[in-house]
Parts: sequence; C-alpha cells; structure tokens
Amino acid sequence: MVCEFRYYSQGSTGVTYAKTDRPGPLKQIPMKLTTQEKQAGLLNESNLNLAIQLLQDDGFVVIEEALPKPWVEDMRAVVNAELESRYAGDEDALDRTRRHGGFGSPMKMPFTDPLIIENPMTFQIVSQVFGKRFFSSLPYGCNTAFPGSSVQNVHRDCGLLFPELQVALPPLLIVVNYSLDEFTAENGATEIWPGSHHTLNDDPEEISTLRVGVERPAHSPSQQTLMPAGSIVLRDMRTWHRGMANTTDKTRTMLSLVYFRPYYLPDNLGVSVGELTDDEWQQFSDRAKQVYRLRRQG
Ligand SMILES: O=C(O)CCC(=O)C(=O)O
Repeated sequence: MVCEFRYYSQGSTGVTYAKTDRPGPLKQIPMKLTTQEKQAGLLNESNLNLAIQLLQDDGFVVIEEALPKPWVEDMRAVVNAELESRYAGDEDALDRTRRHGGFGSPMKMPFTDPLIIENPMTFQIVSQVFGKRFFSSLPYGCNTAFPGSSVQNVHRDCGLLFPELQVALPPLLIVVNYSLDEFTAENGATEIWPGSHHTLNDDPEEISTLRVGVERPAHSPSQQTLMPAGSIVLRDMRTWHRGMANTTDKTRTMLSLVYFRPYYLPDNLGVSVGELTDDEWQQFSDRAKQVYRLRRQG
C-alpha cells in the first residue's frame, strides 16, 4: 500500500505544500548524525530537511545521540538528585500519577544550560517549521517513568486548533525531549502512533480530554522511541502517544521543552523570571531572552 502524506515545508518563513509518497504504514528509523554534525552540534542540510520531513509526515522525529555523553551523564546525576528531593517523603504523589513524574526546572545552571534551552539542532528545526519568532516558556519540565510505572492512556498533548474544520493543519506546538537515559522496551520508552497528528476526530469527549479512545490506536501501527541516552525527540503535540511501564529498578528520564508558533502572542508579553543575581541573569543569551520572552525582576 502507498500512503500519500502531505509535507509542509518552511513554516511561516514561506509555506510551501509538497506531497511525499511513502509506503505505509511505516516504522520510523531514528536519524543518525555524522561525526561532523556531532562535532559542530548542528544538522547538515540534508539531515535538517529529513528531520523536518519526518516531523511533519509522522508527527515526530528521533535524532540519536545528539548530546555529548559526558554532559548527559553529569546532567542525569543532577536531574536524578532533583527528582529524589522532589519526591522524598511524597511517594503518594507518584502513586497518584501511575509513577510517572517530573519537576519544573530550577532557573539556574546546569538546568539552564544552552544545550537544553537553546539547543542548536532543536532551534534549526523549530525555526524552519515555526519561523524565527517562535517562543517558549520556562521553567521546562521532565518526564520520568519511575520503577513500577504503569501504562498511560493514549493521549494527545494538544488538540486540533479547529476540529470542526476536519482539515489536518500544520503544527502549532512541538515538544522537544532530551533523553538522559537509554530508552528501552523494559524501562518504558514512549509509545507513539506515526501519522496520528493528522487524525481528525469529532468525538466531544476526545476533544475535551485529549484522551484517545481505545479502538483507533488498537487498529493503528505504533512504535516505541527506543534510543540511546543523549537523543533528541521532537513531537508534534497532536500526535497520539503514551508513557509505558518501567519494569526495571532505575528511573527513565527525558527533559521536556515546548515550542509554540508565534501567532496570538502579544509583542509585549514578558515572563518574569523572579529575582536573579546579575550573574544568573547574564547567563541567558539575548536569543534565549527573546525565545523565552524573559524579563528580569528585582
Ligand atoms: O514519559 C513518557 O514517555 C510520556 C509521558 C506522557 O506522555 C505524559 O506524562 O503525558
């Protein structure tokens, strides 16, 4: 069977619509970087185009081992310590969320490391899809599947902008995940339904809860984001997905930042980042201040 996918390129930098014919249903193969790309921390032109095409055709793309290993190891240790203090003495909170948890990032290094908040590969892709004035907000989150986590309901993280139109539109929100652990079937790698970002629906319950009924996912192909630590996943937030069971005795974590198309954002919107010292404020680049619309207080 050959499925016809619509391929949106260039986003608000000049939308062109092209059609790609790809055999379906497909299992997406994670992208691998060249040595030069890893050294430069940037995608070459053909991989940039491929990443955009996969994101737009399948609703997600996995870029393997995009972050330096020693950096990932340091970050994992810091994040695990933060998770431990967040849930110390509060196991009930985890049980209420099927042992899927996380925290809001502190506004200081290493949480505000440019590799996270202005990752060059992420910014290459997002600025092509949304245009240069895309925005986001801090603090960002993280998704941790704790040992003993159970399978979540299949859901979208955002709905369709105009469900009544019954037309699949380009993306409005993209979530970017940075894996700090290897993601395996055993530790609960996220399950994703390729192409489901373009699935239309008129079920009011589904529209209001973002939960997808059991029937449609059961009859559509899905795959897990099996990937090494240090990989990047970009996902159109309409794409069906769910957190899975972690049957190991170690946590499985990814950092999660959400990027938005700039529409409807007042030009003068600013996000107060609380009282920061001069040093803390100066660690943010001008680009980070612009993307996160940061405003200093105090
Ligand atoms: O941690 C994951 O794999 C996905 C979690 C998720 O989708 C959620 O918590 O909404």
